[in-house]
Amino acid sequence: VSLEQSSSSYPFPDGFLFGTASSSYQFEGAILADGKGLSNWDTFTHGAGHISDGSNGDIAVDHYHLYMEDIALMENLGVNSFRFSISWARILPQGRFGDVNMAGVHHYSKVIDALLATGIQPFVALTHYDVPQELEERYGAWLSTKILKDFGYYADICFKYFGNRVKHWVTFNEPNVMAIRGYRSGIYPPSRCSGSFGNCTKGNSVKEPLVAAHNMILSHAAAVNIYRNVYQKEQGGSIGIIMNSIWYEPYSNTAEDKLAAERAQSFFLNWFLDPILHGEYPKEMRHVLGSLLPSFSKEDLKKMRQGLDFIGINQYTSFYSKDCIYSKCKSGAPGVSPAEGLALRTPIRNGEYIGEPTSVDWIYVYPQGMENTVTFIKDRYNNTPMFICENGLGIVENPSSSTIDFRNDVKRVEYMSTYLESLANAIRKGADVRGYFSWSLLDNFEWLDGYTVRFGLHHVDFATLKRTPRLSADWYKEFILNHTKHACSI
Ligand code: PNW
Repeated sequence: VSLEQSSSSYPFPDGFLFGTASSSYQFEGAILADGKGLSNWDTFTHGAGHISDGSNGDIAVDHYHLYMEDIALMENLGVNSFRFSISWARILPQGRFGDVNMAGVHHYSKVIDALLATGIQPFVALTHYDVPQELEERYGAWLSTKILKDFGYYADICFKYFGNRVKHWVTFNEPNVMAIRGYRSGIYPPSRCSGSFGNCTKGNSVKEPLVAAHNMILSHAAAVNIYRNVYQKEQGGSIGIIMNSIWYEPYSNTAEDKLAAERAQSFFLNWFLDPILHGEYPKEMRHVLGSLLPSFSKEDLKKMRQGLDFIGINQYTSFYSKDCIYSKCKSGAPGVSPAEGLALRTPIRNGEYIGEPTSVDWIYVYPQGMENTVTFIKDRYNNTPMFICENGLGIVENPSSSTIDFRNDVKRVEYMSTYLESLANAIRKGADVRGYFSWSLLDNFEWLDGYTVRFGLHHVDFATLKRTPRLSADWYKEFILNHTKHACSI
């Protein structure tokens, strides 16, 4: 008798990675430990007024020192992978203008060894929003083509020291969010924007996000080329990029609103994936932006042909998209951002939300958005292997209410189970999805929201840094057990 269950109860293929995700700035703390240089986020959070609770990531959840404890939590969860990012400024405090900080190299080496000793695969991003401040000051980081050389140099060092043990590499986490928030609305460093787009002293909200994104795409290609030419054959790993994804439903059944939803997707997701996988920007962007869009040289295109091995997807939320080109509606000027300027993005239609609103203003619970996003990417990019690199629910807990049981995160369990079911449907219909990472292992520094929005499967008491599993941790553990085939002989 085979104890193997029917494929419908195990939609997740063999070797599927179940993990949790993190990032260097949000988790590590240890701002100046062991020779680390300052990053753009260190500088930004220490500037006045950016973070809602006035906090910063100087200590964060001190994962830099407590990583063994955190790996023990992962072991208990039963995950087989951990997604984290390397802090560029720990490895190269001054970019390529200074020495390699071997203490930083040694730190990540220890983390990787400890993970592997516990049977947990490291899934590693080279950047998760943070760059050495030195590069920002020397030449404006992503606004300059000089960053290509720096990024390649940094990637090379990481492949060289860690690539014998890291089999999944990510060049960028959410470059689309970096470009929009850093250079259009200016709400993230380097705080650049112009006109009515935001409150900045420098920048150009129409042109700069396009230039920054262009340099990120070329930097991705530079790192992929180094990996392919020097390391991949020997090390046998894979390399990809992680995009933030928002699913857009058309506001109505009209052809105009359907086009608006497609445009919104092109201006957010396909913006990066089309050049990397198809060698050109999406046609909607070319039509609307014309000569504002930077172009790729022959030489660039040759490098870009190396593409990627997998697409990482961060999927949390969905919106409606309403046309603003053919119909009258209020929108901003042309440029990039999910929908602004071309389409109106709204969570409400005829008085009803697309999905249940949550305590986080941008998350609406719309599980169908997961299947739709994965299927969209499968169809557009020839079923390139995909990983869900983030999915999870933030919860704002009222600190003054002592009656709240912080462990009782039923909403998060509901959110995760419905999104995972939707993901399972996409896989059953043929999508090549190879992993799922819950955001996040722990409560952590949630960017502009500081420590007020909590995404952890484990609660963190920020005064003592004590970690406590929530209901969702127990639930995820059970889920992984029930959806993984275990060798079993009778
Ligand atoms: C991600 N959206 O950002 C980041 O990768 C994480 O560092 C972050 O902590 C997590 O999500 C939770 O916020 C997002 O517009 C940026 O839908 C933008 C969106 C979603 C997530």
